[in-house]
Amino acid sequence: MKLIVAIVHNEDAGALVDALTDKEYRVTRLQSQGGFLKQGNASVLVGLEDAQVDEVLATIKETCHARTQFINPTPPIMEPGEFYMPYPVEVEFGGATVFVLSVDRYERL
Ligand code: 2BA
Repeated sequence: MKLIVAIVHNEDAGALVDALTDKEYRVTRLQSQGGFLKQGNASVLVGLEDAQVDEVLATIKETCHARTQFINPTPPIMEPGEFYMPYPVEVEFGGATVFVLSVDRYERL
């Protein structure tokens, strides 16, 4: 048994959850936040059999797309008289960051 944790863009999470539930997977969507961009994203948990991992990875690939976003970097500490011109930096997010974990035990009580 495995647990897939997929960190995806909020805009892709709905389509991913729908595609997985259509295929009768059991899915949990958690609201999460990236440490770097400090923006909301979604963590999708799927408990599944080993033989199903490839199908779920393929579904994640189909529904989650890479995006570029612009962030404003934190300005450096300035000395008097120094000048800093802030400009946005382009950062790529995803399609998805996926962890596949082995599960020792799974119970539905
Ligand atoms: P964030 O931490 O907000 O990162 C968003 C994007 O910013 C990353 O996209 C990456 O392109 C860039 N980035 C992150 N940390 C960076 C750094 N130290 N220097 C330069 N660029 C950096 P993704 O790699 O696609 O990650 C998307 C989200 O997936 C992340 O959001 C985070 O929530 C999660 N994630 C990615 N790798 C992870 C890991 N190893 N462990 C836990 N969560 C992870």
